[in-house]
Formats: sequence, C-alpha cells, structure tokens
Amino acid sequence: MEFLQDAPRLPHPFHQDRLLQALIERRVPAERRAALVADLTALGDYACMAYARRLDSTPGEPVLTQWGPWGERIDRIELTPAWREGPVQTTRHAVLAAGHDPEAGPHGRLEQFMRVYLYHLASEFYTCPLAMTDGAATAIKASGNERLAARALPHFLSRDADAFWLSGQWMTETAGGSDVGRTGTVARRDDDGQWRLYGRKWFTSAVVGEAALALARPEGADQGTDALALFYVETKHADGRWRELRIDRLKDKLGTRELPTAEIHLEGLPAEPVGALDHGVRLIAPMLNVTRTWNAVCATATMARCLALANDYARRRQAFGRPLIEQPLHARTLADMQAEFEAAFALTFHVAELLGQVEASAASPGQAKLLRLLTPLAKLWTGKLSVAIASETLECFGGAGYIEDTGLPQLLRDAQVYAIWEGTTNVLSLDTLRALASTGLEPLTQAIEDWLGHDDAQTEARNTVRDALARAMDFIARHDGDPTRLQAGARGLAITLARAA
Ligand code: MFK
Ligand code: FAD
Repeated sequence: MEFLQDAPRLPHPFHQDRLLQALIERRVPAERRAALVADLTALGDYACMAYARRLDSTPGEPVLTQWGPWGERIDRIELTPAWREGPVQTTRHAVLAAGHDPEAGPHGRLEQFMRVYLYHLASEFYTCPLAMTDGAATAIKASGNERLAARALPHFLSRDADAFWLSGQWMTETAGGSDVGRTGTVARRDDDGQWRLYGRKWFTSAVVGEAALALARPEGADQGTDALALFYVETKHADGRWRELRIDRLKDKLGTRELPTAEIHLEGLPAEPVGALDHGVRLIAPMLNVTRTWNAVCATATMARCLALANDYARRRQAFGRPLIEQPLHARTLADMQAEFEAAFALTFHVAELLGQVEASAASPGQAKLLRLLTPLAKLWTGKLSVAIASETLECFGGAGYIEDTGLPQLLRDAQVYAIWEGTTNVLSLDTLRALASTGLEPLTQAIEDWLGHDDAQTEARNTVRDALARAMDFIARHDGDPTRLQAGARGLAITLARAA
C-alpha cells in the first residue's frame, strides 16, 4: 500500500487550551464562569467547524460590483460565508458587547478578549471591523458626546444581529498612514450647518460598515496633526444605498483576503464632529489603544493555532524511525516556540485585564500608566512574533507547509498584517517613548511590583522588568535633546522592554 500521511487535526481551541483554562481559573470570579464558558465552548465549536469548512472549499473572497445592469452605480460587495455569519456569531456570544457590560465590572475586557481569541481565526478577519467598532464605542464614550453615544452605542454594543452596526476607522490617506498629520480630507460646513467630508481614504477595512470615525481638516484650518478634527459618519441610507461615498476598488492583498479593504472617495458625506474641531488625534487615541489590544489578542490567537497544528502533526509524522515529537531537536524547536507564545499570551491578557480595570475605575494611577506603556509593547511584540512563529510552523510541516490546500500558507500571509496596520513596529516604538515620557519611572515600577506579586519566587522577574525599565529611562535621559539618537534607539528599547515584560 502506498503511504498516506495523516493530516493534522485541530484540537478543540477551548477544551484543549490549558493556558486559557488556567487563566479563567486564576482571574475570573467563580460566579461569572458559567456564562463565559458557555460562550467559549460555542466559539470553540464554531472554530472547529470553520477550520473544516476552510479545508473543504476554495477560500472565498469579497467581490465588488460597481455598476448595475442599467448603468447605475451600485458598489455592491458580496461577502464570504464567515462574514455573513459575523453579526449573528458576534452578538450571540457577546464578542464585542462583553467588553462594555457594566455588570462585568473590571472583568469585562478580560472575558471579552477570551471570546475574541477563540473567534478570530474562524471569523476570517471579521474581527478587524469588530475591533474598530469597539474602538469607536470607546472613543465616543471617552469624548463625553452624549448625543452621539445615544445614537451609535445601542447599535455598536447590540446583542441583536439585526440592530448591530459596524464602524470603520478612516485615517490612512495616500500621503500618510503613520503620519496622519498629512491628512488631505476636508470638512466643509453647508449653509444649514451640516458638516460634509470631501477627500480620499486609501485603506478602509470595514467598508461594508454602517458608520465610521474619520479624521478630516476643517476647511481653512492649519496644516499638521493638531488642526485635524474627528468626525462620526453614517455610510448608508435607510434602504441600504450608499450615501455620498464611492468605492473605487477593493485592495488586492498578500493576506486577510476575506476582509474587504477598499479605497474610497468621500463626496460630501454628512458628518458630525465627535468633539472640538481640533486635536482629533487626541480624540481618536482611545480607539487606537483598543484596536491595538485587539491586534495583540488576534496575533496571539494566530500563534495558538500554529502551535496547535504543529504539535498535533509532530505526533502523526514519522521521520528516522519515530514520531517527530520524539526527535529531540524537533521537540526543542516546538518548546522554544511554545515558550515565546506563552510569554506573548501572558503579556497580552495582562493588557486586556488592565484595560478592564482602568475603564471600570478599579485601577491605581500606576496601573493606568502601565496600561499606556504595555499596549504598544504588546502590539508591536506580538505582531513580529506571530510572523516568526507562523514561518517556523510552516517549516515544521516540511514541504506540506508550503502547499496552499493544506491551509497552512495562509497563516503566514495573514500574520504579516499584524505588524503593519494600527501603527507599524517603528511607529509603536516611538509611541513607547511617548508613553514613557508621560508616565515616569516611579508609578510604573510600583505597578509592576503589584502585577508580579511580592513573594520571593518572583524576585528575578521583578528585577528583570525593573532593570529594563530603568535602562530605558536612563537612555531617554541621556539623549534628551537629541531626537536623532533617541528615535534611532527606540525600536531596540521597545523590544527589550517587551521581552522583559
Ligand atoms: C484583527 C486585529 C484587529 C485590529 C484591527 C485593525 C484594523 C486596521 C485599521 C487601521 O490600520 S486604522 C489606522 C491606524 N493608524 C494608525 O495607527 C496611525 C499610526 N500613527 C500613529 O500612531 C502616530 O503616532 C499618531 C498619528 C497617533 C500621532 O502622530 P503625530 O502626528 O506625531 O502626533 P502627536 O502630536 O505625537 O500626537 C497627537 C496627540 O495624540 C498627542 O496628544 P496631545 O494633543 O494631548 O499632545 C499624543 O499624546 C496623543 N497620542 C498619540 N498616540 C497616542 C496618544 N494618546 C494616547 N495613546 C496613544 N497611543
Ligand atoms: P508609511 O507611514 O509610509 O510607513 C512606511 C514605513 O516607514 C514603515 O516601515 C514605517 O514603520 C516607517 N516609518 C514611518 N514613520 C516613521 C518614523 N517617524 N520613524 C521611523 N519609521 C517610520 N488604515 C485605516 O485608516 N483604516 C483601515 O481600515 C485600514 N485598514 C487596513 C487594512 C490592511 C490590510 C492594511 C495593510 C492596512 C490598513 N490600513 C488602514 C492602513 C494602515 O494603518 C497603514 O498602512 C499603516 O498605518 C502604515 O501607514 P502607511 O501605509 O502610510 O506607511
């Protein structure tokens, strides 16, 4: 008989995830566990179904049809099955709403991000617009704009698929994605007082969403970042037709191919200021920090999937007379990947927990500062690590890892995005400098001591983080007034800090 290799099998992403189970035991109060476990079980089941479906069919992609049969502009986008299922899965299992549940108090974010972690790969990056919707809800809350909150939050946080709305995050333009101070979109006010946006947004990932937060420059305002304003827009009429925007095309991307990322023109789209007509980046910052947390969670979910498959395969594949898992060097390779992944998991879920504590006013000032620092660190570190682990995973499968219909190459292609969007590694390294400058050493050190606990077993860990922080602060102090040296060293500093954390 000809030899046929057993395919890898996906272990149940919740039942067989020892890290997640342990985290629930450690950090979620007993009385909150039943509802959480029910959702996590269902999302784990959905992930298994989605994995099987992906291997059984040709991967789908969104299709944009710009013109109707009689010449009318329609810009209709057909979505993949996982995307069509997105609103139901999301609302049924509170993938977004759990993070804003007042009854959950400081645990809400942790419980939410456990759901995100299990849902992400099955969602085919429906988690991207979910992250932005979560970010929009958070930024609107933080703005104190009660009229807007009353209008948008019941949709963004809905647990009913029919009422649920997605929000986009319209920042990037042709002139700048990192440097949004170069934004060319203009906000003009009609005689009747209605604001309207005119311009081109170059990457809009939730283009099918019903709403968005958009940066634009009020007509006549100065150049630069500070003069930008943040606007809320709704994209469609009640009958589903687009309002004053045109979809120019969908991007042809390396990965995230199920995600409809579009280039659009705004042709007088009605808009409402979220707050004052300047300092829009300050207003959108809560959104950035939330989407960056989602990014870290989703990058970590990719690593978990990679390790689950690589570990399973190592038990099925024989080489040189024994299963790969019994080859010392292969076992060591997997163990090294696992160690990096577990560190990423710990850092990421600590950020999730801190976010919940800060939002519920259950955190010390030091913890709030620690959150500000760890958010860019978790995003930048997990973004890079997920690519390295996905690449190593493909190699763990040998030639099969390079072959499309195994589904494995997609893991690597998709992972590449985590480091690029929501602030590249360099931009987040510079944000780390910004965070350190605004926090100072003392409260951070205190918050780290609280995080790691005070028993002797943690002495080495405490010293490692404390030393890394002290060296970072020293570096900043030594190069104060020399931005060239400071910025050139920012990535090294950020990665050292992230690894220590
Ligand atoms: C599936 C995974 C889920 C993830 C979904 C992802 C979907 C992808 C969608 C996108 O990619 S959306 C586009 C994301 N774009 C970015 O992340 C922009 C990257 N660029 C930056 O982050 C720049 O640092 C930034 C534009 C924010 C600021 O650069 P500037 O022009 O040099 O401005 P400046 O003066 O440093 O900052 C302006 C204000 O914002 C300052 O406050 P003040 O006005 O009070 O002085 C900053 O302190 C504040 N700020 C900046 N970043 C902040 C922040 N505040 C809090 N947190 C931050 N992270
Ligand atoms: P640039 O800003 O031109 O960066 C080019 C390089 O320069 C990078 O390596 C960067 O790290 C480096 N660099 C820039 N500034 C500095 C500096 N000061 N110091 C050191 N290095 C620097 N954007 C949205 O607004 N909404 C979306 O929905 C959205 N969806 C996206 C979906 C996908 C799949 C992708 C790939 C991108 C999406 N983006 C979206 C855009 C994304 O946020 C930007 O591409 C990203 O922020 C980088 O901006 P840029 O492409 O202009 O690159």
